[in-house]
Amino acid sequence: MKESTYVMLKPDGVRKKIFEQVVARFEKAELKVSNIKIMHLFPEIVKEHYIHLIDKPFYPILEEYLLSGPVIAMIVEGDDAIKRVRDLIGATNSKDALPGTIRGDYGDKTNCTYNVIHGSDSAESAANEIARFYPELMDMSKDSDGTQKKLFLKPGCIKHNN
Ligand code: IDP
Ligand code: MG
Repeated sequence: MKESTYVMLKPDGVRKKIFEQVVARFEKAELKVSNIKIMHLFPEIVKEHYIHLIDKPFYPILEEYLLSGPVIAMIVEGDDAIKRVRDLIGATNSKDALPGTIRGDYGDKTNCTYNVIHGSDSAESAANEIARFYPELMDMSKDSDGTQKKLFLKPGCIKHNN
C-alpha cells in the first residue's frame, strides 16, 4: 500500500553532512523524497513529538539534542514506506543497528540518543507527525456539520524532486 512517512535528519545527522547519502538510500529503495526543509525546532514541538518519552530520565538530554542545531525534514513516500523507512534507518540504539542501516553506519555507538535520524513508527504517527511538522500542507477545513475534518494532505501539495 502506498504510504507517506515523516523523516527528520536530527542535528547530529546534519552536522555529519549525511543528507545526500540518506536521500540516495531512500531513492535507491524506490521511495520518493519530497518537501525537504531545514528547520530549527523549539521546545514545545519537541515535547509534542516525544510526548511518549517525556517522563523518562533522559528526556532533558533528548530535548537539548533536538535543539542543538537545525534539522532537515522530509516526507518519504512509496509502497509500505513506513516500515521500509524504519528498516533502512535501523534500531533505535545505533550500537544495535545493523551495518548497512543508516544508524548502523552513521549513528554514535557510544550514545543511544545520538542516532542521526527519525522515521515515523506507525501509520498513526506518520499522519500526526506530517501534520505537526507540515501544517502548511494540511487542509484544515471543516465538514458541513462544523466538525474539523480529519487532517489530510491537500491534493497536489507534495512537490517531488525526482
Ligand atoms: P525511535 O527513534 O527508534 O522511534 P524512540 O523510542 O521513539 O525511538 O525514541 C526517540 C529518540 O529518543 C531515539 O531516537 C533516541 O534519540 C532517544 N532515545 C530513546 N531511548 C533512549 C534511551 O534509552 N536513552 C537515551 N536516548 C534515548
Ligand atoms: Mg519513535
